[in-house]
Amino acid sequence: MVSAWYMDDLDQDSDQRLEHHKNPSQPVDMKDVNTLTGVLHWKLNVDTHEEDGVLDKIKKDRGYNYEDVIEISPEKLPNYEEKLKIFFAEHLHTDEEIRFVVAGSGFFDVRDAKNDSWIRIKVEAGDLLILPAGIYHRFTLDSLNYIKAKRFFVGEPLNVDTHEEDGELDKIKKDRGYNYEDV
Ligand code: KMT
Ligand code: NI
Repeated sequence: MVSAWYMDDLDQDSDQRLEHHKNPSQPVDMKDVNTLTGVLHWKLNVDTHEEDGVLDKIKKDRGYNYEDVIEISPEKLPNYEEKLKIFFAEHLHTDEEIRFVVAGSGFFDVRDAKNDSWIRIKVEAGDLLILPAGIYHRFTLDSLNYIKAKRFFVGEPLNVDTHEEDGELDKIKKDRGYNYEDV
């Protein structure tokens, strides 16, 4: 079962991989998480999700036409420590962030702006989360140190390695008349 709770204060030396419940604990059900933050959650069947149509319908309804898989563990992810630091730095996006956990587990922390608090959502295999655009969030592994998740996008991302010469970005720049850039 997916579960969520208000987090205790995370000080500098505390371990982000622990659950960090308040004392006494303050659970939040996913309906309230949705009301407070806009986060959507579905529980899918990991074994049948490729053919049972539930995920296909969500993808179709929301226009997701590109996906990849991210596997995070000390062995599987290059620059693991650095990536984890990036995932756990509070940030927001101009697009939704969609993650479907196929194995392992972890925590997505989402900011409840109204109550000025973090809500920690524990995800495991079968959990599909959609974080809406514009909400502050962060991600950490739990102490099992492993998650594998599918990520969905609207439109195929550009190739970072070849974008200067493969023409995809040039076409977008030309179509839209961008004639100046910086970094
Ligand atoms: C992100 O963008 O923060 C992530 O992809 C985190 C890991 S997905 C389980
Ligand atoms: Ni993010």
